[in-house]
Amino acid sequence: MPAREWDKVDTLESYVSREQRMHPQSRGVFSDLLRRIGVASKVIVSKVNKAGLLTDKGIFGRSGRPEPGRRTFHLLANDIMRSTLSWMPAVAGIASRDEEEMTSFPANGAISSRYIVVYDALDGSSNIDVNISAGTIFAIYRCPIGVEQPELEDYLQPGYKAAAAGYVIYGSSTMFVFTTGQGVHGFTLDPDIGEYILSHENILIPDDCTCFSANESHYARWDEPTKRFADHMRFGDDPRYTGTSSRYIGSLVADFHRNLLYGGVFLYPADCETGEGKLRLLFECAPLAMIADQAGGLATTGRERILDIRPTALQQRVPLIIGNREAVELHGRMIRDHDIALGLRRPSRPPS
Ligand code: AHM
Ligand code: MG
Repeated sequence: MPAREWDKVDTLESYVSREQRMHPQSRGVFSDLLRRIGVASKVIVSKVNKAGLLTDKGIFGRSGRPEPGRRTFHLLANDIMRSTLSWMPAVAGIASRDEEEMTSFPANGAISSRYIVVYDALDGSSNIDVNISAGTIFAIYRCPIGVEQPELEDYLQPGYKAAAAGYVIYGSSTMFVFTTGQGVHGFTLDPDIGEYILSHENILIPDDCTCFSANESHYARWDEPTKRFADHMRFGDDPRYTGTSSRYIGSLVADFHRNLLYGGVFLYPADCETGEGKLRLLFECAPLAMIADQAGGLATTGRERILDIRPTALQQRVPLIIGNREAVELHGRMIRDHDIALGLRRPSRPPS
């Protein structure tokens, strides 16, 4: 590898520290949190990279789990996130896609600004056995001032209130992508030195919607406007989408990441029979919605913006359509027209 001009290289550490210095009143706890998530992700990827070496007994010495072996990967990742974050005085509470209950920590007069971290420690873990990318998704919310130990309602904040959100993708390289509301930035892990290096500054979703990502085997279970939208994207003659290809990995972080960089739209609609989506609002949809929003894209359920939804339960699932803003809006119009035709919604008045 050619020697780098190190004075020009931004690591996650230096980037976050510099951002922090722009807020002189800041005590750096928030930056510490981002750095710690970066550390946790390095531990996770070091395990993920050994996936093929695992035996059915599991090489990591876990005990007492119902399914030892490779399928405990998401539990292992969950433990890593938990143990990395739990000891930090800045962390008021954590909630995970893999745990029914949140864990809150008393302030004990420690520090005034504390945060709630929510995460899906290893999204797409079922793909690990076959060498397909997985990822960690997270969001950081402020713990309301004066709250000694957060309760459920403090965790159920709408995504627009998040102080930061991001994901780490464990793919052909490992990449840490995050936003604090000041654009979306991506850092690639240099495994030789163990540092995340700024590789993608100010990511914006390309205008061209080159990828259509959905599990099309579920087509029969989608509602009519979503079917119409899928047909429009795949077979229609709309010049905006004639270059669009179907691309679906089945690993949300990987599908989202590709669409973020190449342009595209991902959808996991509601199942008509249950009326529910599959993906979790707090742990998967809202964090990625914040990234999409900051990158010039959009995320909705088809009827409302993901970032506006106040969760009613930790593990709440919602339909998700995310990515290229124009495509997401087109899907929203198709849903709206369908609702109006059925009398479920009134047409909005034209602006006077
Ligand atoms: P999980 O939270 O149980 O891992 O499920 C989430 C995953 C996402 O990564 C992916 O987008 C989706 O499930 C794939 O679902 P399907 O196999 O139905 O296409
Ligand atoms: Mg998941």
